[in-house]
Amino acid sequence: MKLKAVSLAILTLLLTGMLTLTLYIQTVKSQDSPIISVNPLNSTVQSGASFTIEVNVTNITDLGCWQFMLSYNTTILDAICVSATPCTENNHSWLPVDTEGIFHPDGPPTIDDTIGRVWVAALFPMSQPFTGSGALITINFTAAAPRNCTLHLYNTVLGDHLGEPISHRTLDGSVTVLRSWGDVDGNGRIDILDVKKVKLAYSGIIVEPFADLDDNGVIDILDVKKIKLIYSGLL
Ligand SMILES: [Ca+2]
Ligand SMILES: [Ca+2]
Repeated sequence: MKLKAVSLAILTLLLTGMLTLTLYIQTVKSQDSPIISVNPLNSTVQSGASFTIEVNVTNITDLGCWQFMLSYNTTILDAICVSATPCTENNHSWLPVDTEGIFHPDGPPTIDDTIGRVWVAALFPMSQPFTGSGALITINFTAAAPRNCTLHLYNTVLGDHLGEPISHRTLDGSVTVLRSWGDVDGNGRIDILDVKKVKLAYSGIIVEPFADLDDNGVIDILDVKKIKLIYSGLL
């Protein structure tokens, strides 16, 4: 009876050990698997500002071709153009192309600012597949409105030099757009509409908390003075 109990304990220990080892190997494997990601994962910009993000690959071996689509909210961001990086400047067959076979890094079909999609693909030279980690592309955006925007990677494909798929995972990014001082209506610009809104808020005709430019809890003549100075570029 005692012997049986000891055997059972040893068996339990062995099974636990094997399970732990399997989980450890799976974790290490998952940590080392190739990743296509937005870099930086989180960024913060002022409304109206231009900024650049990268789409990176990490821990890749024998990368011969790649593609991704990236979605964004068009009311928050405007995509302006994409550019090759030192990693991909030798790439060819850039896609997608228009009906005349031309690749446009700053417009459709690469950048569709109506639906909020950036779509890029290219091939590495057959004799020069890429191994390691680096940026595939940079994307230049303008921040239009103060909100949070997810940069979602989808339809991602990584392939080796023989066109076989490379399994990978994706990491999305996000951008926080902060309201610029004086951009009362949050449209990414400081214009006469912002001046008008502060004056209306001062007169009590509209309620506009962002008209409180000096953040002192009241909308008074100092806020009116400030918006006029900001508008004129004097503040
Ligand atoms: Ca504005
Ligand atoms: Ca105030």
